[in-house]
Amino acid sequence: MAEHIAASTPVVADPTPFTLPETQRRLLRWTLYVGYAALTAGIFHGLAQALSYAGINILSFFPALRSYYQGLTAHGVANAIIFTFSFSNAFLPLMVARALSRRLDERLLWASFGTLVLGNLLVIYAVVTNKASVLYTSYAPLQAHWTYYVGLVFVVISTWLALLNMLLTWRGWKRENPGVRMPLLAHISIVSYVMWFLASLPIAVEFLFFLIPWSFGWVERTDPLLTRTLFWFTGHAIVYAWLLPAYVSWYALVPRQAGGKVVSDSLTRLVFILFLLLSIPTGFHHQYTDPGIHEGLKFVHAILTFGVFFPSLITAFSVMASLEMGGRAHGGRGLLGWIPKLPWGDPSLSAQLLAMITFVFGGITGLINASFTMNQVVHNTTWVPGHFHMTVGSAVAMTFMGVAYWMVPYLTGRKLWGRKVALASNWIYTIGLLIFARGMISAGLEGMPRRTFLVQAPYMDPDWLVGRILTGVGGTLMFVGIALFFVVIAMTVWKGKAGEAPKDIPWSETLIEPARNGWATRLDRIGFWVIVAIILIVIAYGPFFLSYLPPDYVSPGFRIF
Ligand code: HAS
Ligand code: CU
Repeated sequence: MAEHIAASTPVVADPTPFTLPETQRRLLRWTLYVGYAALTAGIFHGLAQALSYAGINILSFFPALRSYYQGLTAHGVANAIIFTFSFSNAFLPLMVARALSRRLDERLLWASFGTLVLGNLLVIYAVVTNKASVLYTSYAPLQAHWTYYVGLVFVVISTWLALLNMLLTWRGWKRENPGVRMPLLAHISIVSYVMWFLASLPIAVEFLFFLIPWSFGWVERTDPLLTRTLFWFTGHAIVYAWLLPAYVSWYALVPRQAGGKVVSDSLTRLVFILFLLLSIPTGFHHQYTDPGIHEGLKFVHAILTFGVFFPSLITAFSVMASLEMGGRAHGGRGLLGWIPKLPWGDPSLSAQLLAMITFVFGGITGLINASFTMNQVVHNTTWVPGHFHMTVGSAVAMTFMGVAYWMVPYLTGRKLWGRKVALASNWIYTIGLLIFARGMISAGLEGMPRRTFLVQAPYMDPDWLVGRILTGVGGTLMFVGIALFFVVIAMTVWKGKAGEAPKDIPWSETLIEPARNGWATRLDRIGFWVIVAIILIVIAYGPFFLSYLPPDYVSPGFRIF
């Protein structure tokens, strides 16, 4: 069987590239705009958070804001959940459609968009009316209004519908191309959301069977440890659901933008399959300090966390090689001479290069978090937000911004407005982010607590001072950087020159062709890998549920902010 498989390579220089019908392009761009709307609210709250660490209180200027925790919930939910998934709901289906040169299912596009909007409206209602100040981790026994939980369920359903759309498109393509290997871009885009689908099931159980009935008052009490465990069961993998679409771009699009090629088709597919296998059975690394979970299981999750570090290391070397190829093609010489020769003047590429550079520090801090004993030092301090702003707040957010610099023109048919403004946005945001993270991380090492309104704290350690100032300064620069991004996107949509937009997505050729036989072709059997992933999950989580269940309904709900 394997011997007959034909390779399918992208037609990167297609003179008449496949384009989606305008109705579908419109739906995809409105999906993106939902994310930008959320991000707009999110960045104002982000500014307020950063300044509060520096001792400056601007929260009182926010209309309808009643507490610090209401603002922090808005910030986390808008930026980390709505913005990220809105982007991916548009980006990944577009990648699959283009890779397979096929239309998407329009009813599913509508359904995915509709559930995303509906979910958003419910969440906005709950958060704005201060009925859901439970932070983006939704920890019980903090209790939110049912609209908050139901709203988030709709957002998750919208991601499932986006996945279904990709799977149906793939199925249609397979029927017409029997025996042809699925193109790399389609493979990695689909695997990203298959991983997320699997990862989202525990939080679906948490919300549907525990938090929603409890928020309606159908059951009086809930089980904080069990719901928290279900949360992190999904909650660690969710970070890779944010990251993998960025990796899709780094692997399959960035090489082209840099003038290089994808180093290896098989290695790239392997990386995404490794994420499918290892992203989920690692959630206890968020619960090292939680009672009620056996140390041995925490150890298993720690080892698997070091395992899931590995595909990111492969990515670092592999993407770097693609970039080096590009830099040398532009005349770069010597060990590092290729770096300045990369097309830094392209805002889409420069955003993503800066995203990668900050992710190196995000990765290092992640490894420190994952190490059980070091976690005791940093857990619940500002070190942790320092870490995750260098991952989701930069590697992911900056990549999504970089992609937007070609994707919004591609979807609207309008040329990018203000290339230099976009470049300034990239640099201001990155420099701000590095200052901010340096502040959070150093003060975190001195024990500065996260999720705390320091403006009102009756205690203050002088050792936090420098970190607090850096946090405030960096956060302000980040705000300015993103504000410029919005200016560029808004001006592109309204005033960008019509007809001068890119006609195709910037996708790359591979240096080493897709394999036609051997082990690598088995990487396409996504169903099989899902089963292996489930086995690993059962090993990592099974003992906990076996020893813990049935649920211990001990706590009533609290609304304290
Ligand atoms: Fe994390 C906490 C461990 C990655 C997000 N993480 C968080 C939280 C968030 C988050 C949001 O083990 C806080 C949750 C909360 O509110 O409590 N994290 C890790 C580890 C990794 C990791 C081991 N995290 C991420 C990613 C995130 C994210 C990705 C979002 C997208 N994290 C933890 C742990 C905690 C945690 C514990 C709990 C802490 C606690 O106590 O509460 C790894 O996956 C990281 C792997 C990354 C690398 C870097 C590879 C570098 C690349 C770039 C190459 C550069 C090039 C540049 C090519 C190995 C790929 C070349 C360019 C030129 C111009 C030359
Ligand atoms: Cu994690």
